[in-house]
Amino acid sequence: MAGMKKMDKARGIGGRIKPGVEGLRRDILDNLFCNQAKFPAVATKNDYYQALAYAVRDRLMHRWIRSAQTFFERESRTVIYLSAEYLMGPQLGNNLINLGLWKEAKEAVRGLGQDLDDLLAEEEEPGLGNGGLGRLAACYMDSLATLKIPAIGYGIRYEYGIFDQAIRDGWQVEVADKWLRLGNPWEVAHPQIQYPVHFGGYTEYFNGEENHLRVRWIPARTVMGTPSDTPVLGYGHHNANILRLWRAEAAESFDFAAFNVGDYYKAVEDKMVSENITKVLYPNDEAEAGRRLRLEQQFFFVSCSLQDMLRIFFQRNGSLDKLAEKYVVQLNDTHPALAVAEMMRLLVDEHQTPWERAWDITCRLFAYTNHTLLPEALETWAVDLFGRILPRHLEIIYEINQRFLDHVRLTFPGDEGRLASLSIIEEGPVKRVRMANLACVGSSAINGVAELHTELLQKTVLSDFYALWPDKFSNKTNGVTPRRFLLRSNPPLSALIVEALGGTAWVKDLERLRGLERLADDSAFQEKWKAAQKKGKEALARHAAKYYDIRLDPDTLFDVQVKRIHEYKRQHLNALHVISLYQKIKRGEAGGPPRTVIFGGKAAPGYWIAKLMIKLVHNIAEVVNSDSETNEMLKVVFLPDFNVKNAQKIYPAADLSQQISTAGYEASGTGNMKFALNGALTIGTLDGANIEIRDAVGPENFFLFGLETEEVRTLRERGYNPRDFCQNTPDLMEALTMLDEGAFSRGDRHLFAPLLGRILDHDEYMVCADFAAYGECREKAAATYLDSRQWTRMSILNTARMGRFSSDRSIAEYCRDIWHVDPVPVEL
Ligand code: 26W
Repeated sequence: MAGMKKMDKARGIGGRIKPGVEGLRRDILDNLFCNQAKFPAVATKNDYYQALAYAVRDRLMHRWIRSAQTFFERESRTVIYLSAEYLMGPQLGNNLINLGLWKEAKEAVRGLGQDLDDLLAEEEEPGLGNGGLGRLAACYMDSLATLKIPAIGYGIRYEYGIFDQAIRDGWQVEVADKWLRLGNPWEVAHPQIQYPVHFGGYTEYFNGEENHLRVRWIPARTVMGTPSDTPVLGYGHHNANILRLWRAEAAESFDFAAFNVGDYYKAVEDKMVSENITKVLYPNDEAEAGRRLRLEQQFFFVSCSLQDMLRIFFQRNGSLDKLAEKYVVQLNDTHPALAVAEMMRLLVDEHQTPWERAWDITCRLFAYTNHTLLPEALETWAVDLFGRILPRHLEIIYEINQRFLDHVRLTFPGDEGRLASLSIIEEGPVKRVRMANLACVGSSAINGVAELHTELLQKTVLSDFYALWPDKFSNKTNGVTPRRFLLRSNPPLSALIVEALGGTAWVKDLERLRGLERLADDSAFQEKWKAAQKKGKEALARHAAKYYDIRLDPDTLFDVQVKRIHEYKRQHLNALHVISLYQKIKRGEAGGPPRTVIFGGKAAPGYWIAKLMIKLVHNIAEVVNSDSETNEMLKVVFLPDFNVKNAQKIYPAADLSQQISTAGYEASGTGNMKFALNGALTIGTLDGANIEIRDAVGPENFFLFGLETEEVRTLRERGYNPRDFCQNTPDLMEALTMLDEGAFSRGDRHLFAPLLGRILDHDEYMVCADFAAYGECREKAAATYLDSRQWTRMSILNTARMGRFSSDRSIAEYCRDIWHVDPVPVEL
């Protein structure tokens, strides 16, 4: 401790960072000069952003280093989070909040003629994820640091993240996400750390010492992995964790031999091929592509991460038996499930550990979280492709499977069916490796992400594993960080809450929001609450006008559905009901307030129907918004490029949150939590975490509709014919007929035919069955909105009762039930 202070002082840390507002202003000018080589008169907003970012980075550095040193010295048990995706969002604002420097920064840049919000807008967000899974990983990293849990998040440093979404003539157009073009002040590269990652080739057996049979993998090619670290600060104290993302580089980046004979492509071929591995994020959400490069990406970051863990481990420890005491590794879905086989390869082949001992360590080390029940999202790899890229791992998986099935035979003698479904290898014309089965066999804990989801996992997709290992299973309902999704993104409401609760303790103890319950009927407080929410709507309106030239009227009800576009999320149910509503308004039948129906979300580039759903919303908007008979009462808007930055503007602005997935399909949802936390009321089905949100806020403060999971199952079993429901639902029939007649496609009856066909012929997600109930419920919500006192009361009670959906609660449960890890406070 004393040594440390001396060292700090020795390194003149104090001197480099000048204290206070004036000091920060000076440091920004220094960075502008030293880093950007700019003087104020010619400096751009981005120059000021970079200069401020580096000044803030300097101010977090000693927390970061001190934390690493403390965990190193204390040999702290460390949580390893393995995720192929991290949707971290913009870093500057969040770091200012967690460092408690917001006011100082605002003041410092104002003195330089700059506005902090303008500089914050300059940051390119690291879009290293698709949606729910990636954002959850980011929220969990924030909570791990805030709860002072030593943790490392390992992932992939994609050169190109999730595409930027542009809209041309109502169609989604994917634009490459050049997020690194202007540099990234929030990462520190460590090129000295390099790990070889092998691919292809073959294996050979040889007799090792004591005549033990050993295996050598002779790879066809090797790629090097090097890390870049991003600090993850805890809120309101000195703990900071690491997000370590791997990039691929060629073992030999330039082949002079080829160059000398004029084969310039060959000279750089290895470099190109190698770097390709971490070039781009696969933009598929819930549907696997089964592409070779995807498998290589997964193995690449898994192998680098495990090699890095072992290097750090051996710095202080000798015996591998302690490995599972030092670390616990959480598999964020099956994308990193190769880690089970790679850990066995490293232990058995590289560290000559006997198989049984290696397997014991491996199983104690890993835990697996499942995020989806969709069959098309459960990853399986063709054995031949797998064997070609990872010959040694295929052997290891066969060995694991062999031993596992022997155990199953003992437990369930003669039960071939169960054997076949539990097997890691799926038999059939094309044998496949089931990554979920590998994750379950190699993990000591398995969890779902909401109570209903975990129940369905145990009853369906993983039922045989549940029968075999019931104790491995537990539920860990998702959560969201209140730092980013309330304190940072909703200053007006946060300020009101701080005033009402007499402080900021709620930011780290969200259950304290319950203190707002007593104010739900307080008219003075209600007025302040409404005023704060109005500010959120006005801020979104300004943002939409400035960046997308879209007009939003804050005096209308903001009815919002933002999430990835997918049929099970039923954006088309929402759109069809908007058509019906439009007709009713035209006929003067619809009551309710003037409203703006807001959509947002990206479609996977290969998901044609999802893209057609985006087009449908735009075409409906074109007709409805230009209809003078109705556009006072109804506007339809698609906000482009739904990402974390835009989300932070949307959640505080919503009055009504659309969570309308077919029951049994949305594993949890996390947007639903962010909306309710910001006082939006939810219209939704009994699906995922909606159920737990409704229980928490009270059924009377939630607009519920629709078939439940069991009803969906029995209706499908009985033979579901969507046309039956159309016949008996005139509003739906009218909407479908208009669509069919080209009312929203300038008379072109073909454009939406594919969507109509899917709804009328198959309707897998029961849009027709739920339409009537949805319509009634939506109108009930609209009518309730007219009773401002009642609505505001419900809004306050929603926020007040959302405490348990903090990601701090989720992480505390993981620590207690799965990771068995304790906080390690860091002193500076
Ligand atoms: C192989 C392609 C692929 C890519 C991503 C398959 C599956 C995924 C993710 C599991 C999809 C995802 O993000 N699932 C969402 O995870 C959230 C966090 O747990 C949940 O809240 C959402 O309900 C779930 O859809």
